[in-house]
Amino acid sequence: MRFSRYFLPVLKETPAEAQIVSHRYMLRAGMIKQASAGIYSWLPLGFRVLRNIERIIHEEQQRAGHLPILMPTLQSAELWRESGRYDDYGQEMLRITDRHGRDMLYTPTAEELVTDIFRAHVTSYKDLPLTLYQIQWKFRDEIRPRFGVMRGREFYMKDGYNFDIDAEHALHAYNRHMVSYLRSYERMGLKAIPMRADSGPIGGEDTHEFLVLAETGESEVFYDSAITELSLGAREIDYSDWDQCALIAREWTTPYARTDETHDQALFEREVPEERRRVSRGIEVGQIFYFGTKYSAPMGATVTNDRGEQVPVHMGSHGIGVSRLVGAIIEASHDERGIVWPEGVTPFHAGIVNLRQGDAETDRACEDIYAALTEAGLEPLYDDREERAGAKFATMDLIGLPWRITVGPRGLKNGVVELTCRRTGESEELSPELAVARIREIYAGS
Ligand code: 5CA
Repeated sequence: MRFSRYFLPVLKETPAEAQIVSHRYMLRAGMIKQASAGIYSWLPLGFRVLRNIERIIHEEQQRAGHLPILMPTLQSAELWRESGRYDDYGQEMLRITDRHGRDMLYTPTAEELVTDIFRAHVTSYKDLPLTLYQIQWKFRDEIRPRFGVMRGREFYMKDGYNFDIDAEHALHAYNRHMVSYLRSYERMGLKAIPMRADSGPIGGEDTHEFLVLAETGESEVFYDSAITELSLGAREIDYSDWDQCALIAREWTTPYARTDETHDQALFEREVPEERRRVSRGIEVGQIFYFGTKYSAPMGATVTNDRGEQVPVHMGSHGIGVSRLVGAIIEASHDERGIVWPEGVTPFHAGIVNLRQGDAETDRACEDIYAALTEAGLEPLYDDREERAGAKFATMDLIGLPWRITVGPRGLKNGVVELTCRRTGESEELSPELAVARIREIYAGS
């Protein structure tokens, strides 16, 4: 992408309404624009990041054997009356009446709708296990939408639903989701810690929230520092292997880690040596639930088991805050100059800064680098504007591309360009070909 053709409405001033750094940088970098309270339009740069997060989630969900579907945002109230949640959900649910006077609602989550799909089509245990998921907009009429996309009213969520024959199978689905979530967050460059949580309006006994540590997080968290050392890394995962999934889930849920909702101070002190006790804040970027037959029993989602009996299926639901993640990643990865995107989600793989726009040799060198990166399947952002070098650097730093290639007449005389790492600020002079090769290497396999 050429900067001169792009739509990147960068703001010089820090918007007064933004209280936290991710919201400030998202507005300043022209990623989003507020449409109304807690509701945002995604501009090209922000939309790219949102799409990258979505892609990682799709890949990891499908790797775990989960099937993507798409359900509507507007639902009839009927199903919610069947489960008993229409009256329970309260004012967070946006209720709408259509022209025929029928009660509708904008989906805050979709347990009822997916259960209705299931009961219409699945009748036998032989069709299980089944996990359906979607990535779709949700609406919760939060009383205090704030922090930009972090606590929106309209927000983008991955919601998945498993259907299993019994509690044991559903436990494997729970573990499988935990592992696939850990992998997804790692690919986004995040450390997200599963913490024992409270189930709220979704219901159920077993539930974990995934929290990214950040000072601006809305939850207070208490954990054993040992958990922050864990990583899946390049481990091969076989999602059909119950033991492997259970072992990984155990590895991540054994060290003490709880939010303020479930924290037990006495247990914390008993289990965790003092030097490893940490109290800080976290952003909830996902939650998994097992709730057994809470929806399937009242809604009649039953199958015949291997003894020919009709039994309600065991279910769980599993959510990831896709739009919230854009803010959470920024909270976890920025400095005083701007965002520092992890390579897994960056909107462009590298920036190219032309220090002397209009100088034939410099322009040609930039074009060559641009073409070489593009040919390698990468997406560079080429700052081809007639702007001062300082302004170009400031914009690149603000929008946070992990790598920058700086091209100027002085370097080219010696056959070199400069390759700069956004995170460390370290620069290296090397030939244009080597700079391209280096960037290709960094993104190889992603
Ligand atoms: N039905 C379940 C799982 S599919 C469910 O709705 N879970 S949830 O309530 O925990 O939401 C899933 C994730 O959506 C949360 O972990 C959070 O990351 C994100 N989320 C929830 N509310 C908001 C909001 N108001 N703004 C942005 N993201 C939100």
